[in-house]
Amino acid sequence: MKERTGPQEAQSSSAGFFSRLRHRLHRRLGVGQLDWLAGGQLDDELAEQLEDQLLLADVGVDATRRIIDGLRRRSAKDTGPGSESMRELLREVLLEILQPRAHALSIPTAVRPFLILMVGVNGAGKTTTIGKLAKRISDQGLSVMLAAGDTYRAAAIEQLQAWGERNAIPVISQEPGADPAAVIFDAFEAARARGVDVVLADTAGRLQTQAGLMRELEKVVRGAGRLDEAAPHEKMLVLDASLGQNALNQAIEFHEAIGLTGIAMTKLDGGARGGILVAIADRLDVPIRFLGIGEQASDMDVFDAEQFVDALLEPHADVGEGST
Ligand SMILES: Nc1nc2c(ncn2[C@@H]2O[C@H](COP(=O)(O)OP(=O)(O)OP(=O)(O)O)[C@@H](O)[C@H]2O)c(=O)[nH]1
Ligand SMILES: [Mg+2]
Repeated sequence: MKERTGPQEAQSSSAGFFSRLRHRLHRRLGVGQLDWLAGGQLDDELAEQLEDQLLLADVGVDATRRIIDGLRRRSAKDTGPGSESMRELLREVLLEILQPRAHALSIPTAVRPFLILMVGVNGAGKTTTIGKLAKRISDQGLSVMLAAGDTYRAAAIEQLQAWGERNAIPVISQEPGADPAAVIFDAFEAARARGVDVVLADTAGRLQTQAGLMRELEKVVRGAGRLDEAAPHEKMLVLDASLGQNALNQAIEFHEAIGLTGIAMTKLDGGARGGILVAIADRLDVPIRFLGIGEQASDMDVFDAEQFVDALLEPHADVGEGST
């Protein structure tokens, strides 16, 4: 095995990514209207208006209630002349929910091959996220292999192969219709034989309500566990942020089925309302690993809670590019 100093961790999110996130996240919290709360008490009328804004931003009923309660407590304590503005208090409360979920994916040197299984509903961005992640990991100096575990569509295998070719990364695949558990098992075994560091396994899209397909995922997990009982070392759910509250249901049910260890949130550049991330962070104790803001490899970065909250709280008027 190659010499390494410690676990490989995806670095914190870059300044360039943050600026693109700020520009591309169109539907943030409408806190421009909350500026007049500055320094004041959160009375019932203001609380109601804030509640509307949070619900509109997809924060969801439970997390919204928790945020309003948190603000009430803080604003009651903090009314002196130098008191923080309500916006700053809101920032703190949001960070309290999101910060504990900001754990970068760690690939310990002792675990080889490190198997990452990508799951999610149809079209969430699994294959694209694998492509982006494969490039990111191989740029960090680790060898990567892709496993074409979506055997339902021939096009899915080709899509993965295209990402592989672009980044000179081998792809293990079988015929369309093959058993995904067998494809992923074989790739994992091949990676072990060849001394590959990281295997990224694609799977077909499935709805969390399709019991048969969810059982198929459990079989994939059990299969990998026969080679290494800790595998898959990462079970990452890819979530399309534009699905709103439905993304929360997906996260809950995939977590129940296979025990997620990470979440990648895609399409924060589209019509998504970023508040869904707050809802998920509030409801599930699963690390949020990556954010996707476009289709290119560079359009993904590590989830950074502070940067995300700042983008969420950015007044709409400050935003140039495509802010309408
Ligand atoms: N705008 C935008 N598009 C994205 C993002 N991530 C993925 N996409 C696009 O979303 C579409 C679906 O992505 P895929 O990676 O094929 O999704 P998938 O989950 O593998 O889909 P299935 O294999 O059909 O289940 C593609 O057109 C991607 O380019 C993102 O962060 N932003
Ligand atoms: Mg796919």
